This record gives sequence, C-alpha cells and structure tokens, in this order.
Amino acid sequence: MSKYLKVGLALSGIILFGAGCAKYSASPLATPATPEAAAPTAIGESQSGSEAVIEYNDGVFNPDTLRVLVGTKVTFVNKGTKEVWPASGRHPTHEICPGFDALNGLKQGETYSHVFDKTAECPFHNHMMPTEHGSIEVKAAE
Ligand SMILES: [Cu+2]
Repeated sequence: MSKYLKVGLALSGIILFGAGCAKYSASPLATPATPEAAAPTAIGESQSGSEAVIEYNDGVFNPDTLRVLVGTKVTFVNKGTKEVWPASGRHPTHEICPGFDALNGLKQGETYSHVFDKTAECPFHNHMMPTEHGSIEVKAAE
C-alpha cells in the first residue's frame, strides 16, 4: 500500500514538474504587454449582435478583422489625422455588400455606421487608400 502511495506521489511530482516546465517554456513565446495591439492582424468579435466599433488611426484599422452577428451596427471611428472612407469591397465599385459605403471621407473624430442585416463576408477598405483594408464576417444569430 505504502509502495503504491510512494509511486503515486512520485508520478504526481513528475506531472507537476512537467506542467511547470511546459508553462515556463511557453511563456517566452507570448508577446509582452499588449498582444492585440502588437499583432499584425487584430480580430474583433461581437457576440451581442448589437454594436461594434472599428477604429482607424493613420492607416490602421483596429480591429481589421471583425466577426459580428446579423443586425449588428458597426461604427468606424477616425482616431487619426488621415482621412478614411470605409467602403465594402470591391474597389472601386463597392458592390460586395451593397450600402456599406461611407460615401465620403471621414476626418479626425468623425464616424460612419452601417447595420449588417444579412449574413455575408464583407471585405472593406479605405476608398482613399485601397491598400488599407480589412474584413467583416456577418454570421447568423444562433
Ligand atoms: Cu473603394
């Protein structure tokens, strides 16, 4: 009995030690401080189906990939000094998600909102600088 107990303790010691090692070796891979801001692709998720915000700051949409439920109002906010004109792909016709088009450039502090009322994959871009782009996935409410 005591022999089994000793083996059991030894095993759990090894398991604990192993877990400790795994944790320790994994930590250097983690990005310090703010992984969301540092990552090249920021993914936002809205589960409420109500509202979501995408901030634009001098060439960067944050998040640039967003998943929302049908019926979500997405608001683009210009936080930077460069103008931004959010619009659906494909440039320059913006026909992929009809109606998703600010129709003019937003200056610093200005906003544009669009309600996504059906499931779709809506790539978007800055119509004034089409190389700046992102994507909004509109999913059915469950
Ligand atoms: Cu465009």
